[in-house]
Amino acid sequence: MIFKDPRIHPSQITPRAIVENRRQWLKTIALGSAAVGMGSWLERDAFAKTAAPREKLPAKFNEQYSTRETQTSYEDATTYNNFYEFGMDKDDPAKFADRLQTRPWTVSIEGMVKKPVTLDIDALLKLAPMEERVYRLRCVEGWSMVIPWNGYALSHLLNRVEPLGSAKYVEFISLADPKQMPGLKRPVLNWPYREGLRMDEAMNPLTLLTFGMYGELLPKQNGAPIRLIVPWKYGFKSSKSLVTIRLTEKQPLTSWSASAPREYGFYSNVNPAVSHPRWSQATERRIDGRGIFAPKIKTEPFNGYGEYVAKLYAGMDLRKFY
Ligand SMILES: Nc1nc2c(c(=O)[nH]1)N[C@H]1C(S)=C(S)[C@@H](COP(=O)(O)O)O[C@H]1N2
Ligand SMILES: [Mo]
Repeated sequence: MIFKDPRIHPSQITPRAIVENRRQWLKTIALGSAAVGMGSWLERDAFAKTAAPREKLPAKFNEQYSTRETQTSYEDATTYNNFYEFGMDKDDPAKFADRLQTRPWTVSIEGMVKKPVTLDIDALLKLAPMEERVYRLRCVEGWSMVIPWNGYALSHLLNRVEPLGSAKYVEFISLADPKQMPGLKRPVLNWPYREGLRMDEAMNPLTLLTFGMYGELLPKQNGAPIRLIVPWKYGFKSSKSLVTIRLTEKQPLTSWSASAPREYGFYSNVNPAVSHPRWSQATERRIDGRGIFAPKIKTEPFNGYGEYVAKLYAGMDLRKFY
């Protein structure tokens, strides 16, 4: 998953002029050199100014599940993304995801359920009361953000289709349309992007079916029109732009564990005690605009959500089930 060191972020530099050069700066880091053409920088700048209008998504604040830590700025959360269907650079999703057609959009909920159904995005938006939850999201690459998400517990949707007793896992499949997603040309992953949760993880109240952030519909680069947020797991479990949710009897094969099984397991709970084979997971850099000299912070087990989820793994060896 790591192709370069993404751990330093442009917002961590203070002088205004440098912050405004963020995209060029990111690109410079990405290339590991200062050789960035002025032309491409101007192009990106022009793109930023023609971004689509933003739609409000009212939601009721959920105090219990929200952290009061400093939030990541909207600018950072929408320009520094992982969404490989649109490319592998952190600024590719913001540059290319405008091609994604998010309406009409349907999601099929199928597999081991009594009442399989295909629901339109407008029906999904109305299925349960919209909440706002300020969650930490910890990327396996070693950075984290604090983002106010808008959505409702996935359990509302799963209960509606009436899972069969034989349903033990939930598979999440993202859109894979080469006409809209230029990143699919590269076999970085076995497309479509596939993820999965055990049934009890999927039903846990923290698991959020997400439609918006910062009180607005999701920007395309953040996984519009519908994604998952699983705050106690590494960010790659939080799949974007979902089209299929399938209940299964067997543990589904996930894209990341299929491509690098030693590096990415099925569970992928945030765990400072279990290193990635190529780097430690003990600390993280919080992207919250504090500046480049802010110390790295300690990563917490289950990303700080242990009181709600540690019980799901009682008796399991989390070094083995990483
Ligand atoms: N379909 C899809 N979902 C995805 C990814 C992706 O490449 N494709 N990247 C994941 C990773 S690695 C992270 S860290 C988060 C990033 O979410 P954000 O860009 O909204 O912060 O999305 C996850 N969901
Ligand atoms: Mo990530």
